[in-house]
Amino acid sequence: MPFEVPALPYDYNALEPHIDEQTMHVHHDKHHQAYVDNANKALEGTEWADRSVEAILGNIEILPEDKQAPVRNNAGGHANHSLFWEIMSPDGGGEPSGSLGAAIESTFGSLDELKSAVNDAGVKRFGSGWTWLIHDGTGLAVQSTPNQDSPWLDDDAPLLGIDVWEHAYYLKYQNRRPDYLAAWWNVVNWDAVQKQYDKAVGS
Ligand code: MN3
Repeated sequence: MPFEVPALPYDYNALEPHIDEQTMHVHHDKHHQAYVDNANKALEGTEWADRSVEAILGNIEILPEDKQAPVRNNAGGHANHSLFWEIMSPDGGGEPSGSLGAAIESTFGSLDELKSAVNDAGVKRFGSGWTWLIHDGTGLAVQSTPNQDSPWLDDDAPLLGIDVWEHAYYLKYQNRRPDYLAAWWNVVNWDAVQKQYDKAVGS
């Protein structure tokens, strides 16, 4: 099955005023579609075409050499954006509860500490990339990746990721990436992040 762009689980304007409708249209319909199209083109006719995007990224070193860069960029872009739409919600914000909330508190001290670490990594990412909360197999960590590099490349499970490419925020925030990052937490869908956490810890 070739990859497909998943439908947004809310309307394009649902994340206003934090993320504007025009950005959501261009980002979801154009940018994500291009990653999907290019990933499918790179994998077409190979034995990899039917594998999950996580499995492909986690084993990228055994792909033919000429496929590795396009797959890293485009299957990575597909995985990253599929998660991104999922972990946002018009009913978002607030605080995580349950096992995720407890893990955040024990790892970072507080939710505010986690937000600061994620935002700081996102502000410091030079050029384009992502800032992440991941589970590395032993616990939670914050990291940033360049371009469309996915945490799955290192077998880390992404739980929450914020896109800091300019295409994610420029129409509304222009050069003010820190303002975008600060506003983003108003739309975080903690229930969806909890689901990723549950998968990562195998519960
Ligand atoms: Mn993007």
